[in-house]
Formats: sequence, C-alpha cells, structure tokens
Amino acid sequence: MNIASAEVCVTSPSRNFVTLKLTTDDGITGLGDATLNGREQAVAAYLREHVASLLVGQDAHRIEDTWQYLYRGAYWRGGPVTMAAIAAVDMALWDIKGKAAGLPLYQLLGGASRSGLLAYGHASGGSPQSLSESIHAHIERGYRAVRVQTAVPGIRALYGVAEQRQATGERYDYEPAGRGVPPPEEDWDSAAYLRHVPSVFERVREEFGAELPLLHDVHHRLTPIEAAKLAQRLEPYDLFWLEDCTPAENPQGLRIVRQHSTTPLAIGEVFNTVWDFQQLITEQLIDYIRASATHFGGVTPLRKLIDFAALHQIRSGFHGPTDVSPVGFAAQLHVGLAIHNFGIQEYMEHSEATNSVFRQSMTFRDGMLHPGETPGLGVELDEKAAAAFPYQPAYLPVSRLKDGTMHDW
Ligand code: EZ4
Ligand code: CO
Repeated sequence: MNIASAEVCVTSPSRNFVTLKLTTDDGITGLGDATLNGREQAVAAYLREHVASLLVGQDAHRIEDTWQYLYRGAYWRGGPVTMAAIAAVDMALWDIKGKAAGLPLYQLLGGASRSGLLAYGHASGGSPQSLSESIHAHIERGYRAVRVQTAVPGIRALYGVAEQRQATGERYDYEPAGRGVPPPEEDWDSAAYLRHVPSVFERVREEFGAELPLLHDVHHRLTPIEAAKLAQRLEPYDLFWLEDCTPAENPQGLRIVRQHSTTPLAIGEVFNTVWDFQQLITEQLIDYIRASATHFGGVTPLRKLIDFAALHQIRSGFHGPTDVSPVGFAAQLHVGLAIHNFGIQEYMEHSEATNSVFRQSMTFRDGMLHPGETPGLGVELDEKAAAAFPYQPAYLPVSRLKDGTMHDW
C-alpha cells in the first residue's frame, strides 16, 4: 500500500486550518492537521514544496520510518513549521492504517484505558457577574472542569476574556484570532494582574464550592519570581493547574516557582519536540504536559513523550484550542483514551462552520469526550464545503506594556 498523492487544503470556516490529505494506491485516504495559528501558509508551503514529493511512492504502513525520515533526514530540524508539517504526515498515516485495519486509532495504540476523557472548557468574564454566568453556562453544558480567565482592572483588553471585545469595540474575536492585518494589540501589566487574580479565585471558590476543578492560563506572561508569587497566592483555592506561568524558553525558571508553591503546573502548548520537555520532566518541574499532536510532530512522538512523562508521574493535558483542527483534536483524543497517565483534555468547541467542513465521530457527553468508533481518526473533510471558505489572513493579538514595550506571548 503506497502513497499515491499528497494534497494540502487551506480553508477558513471561522478560522484558518491546514489539512494534508494522503491517498494510497488502493484508494484509502488519510487526513493530518498542520494548522499553525497566524503562520498557516508557511506550513502549507513546507508541505507542498518540500514534503509532498518525498512521500509519493512510499509505503503508507511505515509510519515510524517516515517520521524519522522527515525529522532526522532534514539537516534543519525542529521548530513549529517543520513539526506541524511532520505531524500532518504522521496523523494521515495513522488514519490510513486505522482504516486499513478497520479499527479506530485508539485500538492500534493499545485500546481504551477509560470510558471517556474528562474535558475542561473556557469560562471567562469581564466582571464577577459575567464570569459567574459563564461558569454556570459551562456547567449546564455538562462541563465538570473549567478554565477561569478574567478581566483585570487597569488592563484595557486581555487575551482569553471573550466579552471584552464588545466592551472595547475592537474589531477582533478572542477565539479565533483577529482576521485581517495587522494583528490587534492588547496591553499588559503584571502588577495589576497579580493584585487581582487571587481575589477572583476566592470568589469563584466561594460560589462554586471546593470540588469543581479550576484551571488558569497565564500565557507565559510572568517572570519566575512573579509566577512563584501567583502560584503561592492561589494555593488556598486548590487549582487543578496553573498553565504557562513563565516564558516557555526558560525551563529552569520553573524551579523558582516549585520552591514556593505546591500549585500544580502545566506547560508546553508551544513546544515542538521531546527536547523542549526533557528538563521539565526529569527535574519534575511540571505536573501536566500541554503538547498537542498538531504542534508536536503527530501521534508517534506524542505517545513517546507521554510514556516518558509517566516515569515521573506527569500526566497529559493536551492543548485543545479551536486552532487545532478537528483532525488534530481527534488524534489526541485517541492518544488520551489509550494512555494510562491521562490527566484532562482542553476542549474549546469548534464552530458550526468548522463542523460543517470537518465531519467528526467524536462525542461530548456529560463533560466527557470520546473519539468514536469510526476506523482511523474518525474525521472526514468535505472538500466542497471547505472550498467555500478561502484563506483569510488572521493573527493572534500582540501585547504591549503601557509605555509601548512589546511583551511576551
Ligand atoms: O491561546 O491556541 O490554553 N489554551 C491556549 C490557547 C492559545 C491559542 C493560541 O493559538 O492558550 O487558547
Ligand atoms: Co494555554
């Protein structure tokens, strides 16, 4: 069973997605997600110009060897563009293998280790009242865990707080990123943020009780000592995790956070290879792995990473924003169902438009996700529907301090 063709589809139903479709000489198709938010066309070009011709004629069953060929065989390796491209090839080959075997991917990974995956949704609010309403709305939709993001007095617009876009009259959505050029701008003030956030969790715990798992995402914006202060101040509110509290490039910074707090830490949604995680895992500096199949080179390396993490009692918390396509999301649902050290799965819910282009066997019931029983990944791309949503330039916002200094994402 050889690969006969490799085609790339860029479509924008609510936001841009890059999808690789491999077709074998006996007519089986496999899909892979290569979406890289704000840099989509770079990955599409990498696949079209540099990878597609290497794949045609190759044995579609040789997933490990193909992965090593594309990763190890290139002199310039790693980085988000390369690893998203390799991820798409890897996922598409797993999809094909599952369809050839007549089995959903999780069966090929060892079978189910649980009945479903605990999901968390994104609650947010510009005021205590609207935050409370957003948490209630999530619980009503079935969520048993929520991420809590909040507006901060003194910060005009803050990423992850959906309602602020109306308040500020800005021309962009928070999720997805803003469409058009240039990227929208937000502001940031670490001191204001540190003063405000603990009081928000105090109120949320008072209202919702001790049991609801609460998560919070800092999006890499604090220094290690600021993050340590936040993790320490949040300790009474018993977070499920504190996410991306410091810039991801500086793993030893988390030692300082660890010295001051037992708040569980999650990091790694922007990481691309196991090497980015090596020190964090071996030094026990994190509790949850935030990698996504899409930005980490696919199912093959994600499985190896999570098995490595298991040696250190670290669990999965794979990145599941709407900028991972339904194809990439399905891939990590299959991994999450099969592994032993599953922790939680982020779930942001794709739009109606996205779901009309990507038809999925995945289900969400009573707060639990399941990839379904369709052979392979369980996602089909409706190419006719996709063609109605051409690529649109779109960017995440950038952050500046009050004096104009660029700040970390
Ligand atoms: O901001 O994927 O935890 N989730 C997140 C996401 C990221 C987006 C950026 O593309 O941080 O919402
Ligand atoms: Co995040």
